[in-house]
Amino acid sequence: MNITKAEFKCSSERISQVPKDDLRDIAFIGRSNVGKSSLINMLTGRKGLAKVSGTPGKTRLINHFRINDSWYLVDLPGYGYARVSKTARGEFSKIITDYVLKCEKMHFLFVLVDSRLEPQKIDMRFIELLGMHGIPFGIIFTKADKLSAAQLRRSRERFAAALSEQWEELPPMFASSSEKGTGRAEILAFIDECLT
Ligand SMILES: Nc1nc2c(ncn2[C@@H]2O[C@H](COP(=O)(O)OP(=O)(O)OP(=O)(O)O)[C@@H](O)[C@H]2O)c(=O)[nH]1
Ligand SMILES: [Mg+2]
Repeated sequence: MNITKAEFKCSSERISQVPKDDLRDIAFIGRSNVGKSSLINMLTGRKGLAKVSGTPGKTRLINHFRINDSWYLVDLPGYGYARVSKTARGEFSKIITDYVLKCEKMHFLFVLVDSRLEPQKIDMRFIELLGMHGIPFGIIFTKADKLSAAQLRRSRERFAAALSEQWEELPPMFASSSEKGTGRAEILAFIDECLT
């Protein structure tokens, strides 16, 4: 897949505001600061498209980016950052659960996890929630540039082992570096397949 056109479409604070056309969404979620917005910029080759910040909690709305006039990349707020909103109840805010579990545009969800960390409970609980609702998802190990190839492999194996306690079949898994462009071709090829 070649991305020839990428444009910001809209930010929504609730799912009733997402675009009303029938283009499908490929969305990115994960803990605050894991690199969702950076990955969207890397995939589209447009540095300032999604807002990136070293401070967790940067993305607070559902952001739709229209790609090649035929589908959307969706940047979601991160979870696991308690100070984002005093009214956000429970572990995952309503904006996230509404979008992920109820939005009909949502076609495939990439769950981003930091490749440097041990499997995190909050990611496991989020993935469990996806499983309970039959949401199609894949995993992307981010910031792969911070690890050696051997460390990255161990990290993937550790995560796969944690997942296999819950799942018989493993989801598709990718590694990415937004700094180096790692994973771009594989992830775009997978999205292409998802949309056909
Ligand atoms: N080294 C390295 N740093 C990265 C990578 N991806 C993101 N970062 C850095 O991680 C920080 C967070 O990146 P964002 O893309 O804003 O993360 P996010 O998941 O969108 O964060 P929220 O919107 O706050 O949930 C920034 O300082 C990025 O520069 C990567 O692949 N490699
Ligand atoms: Mg963000």
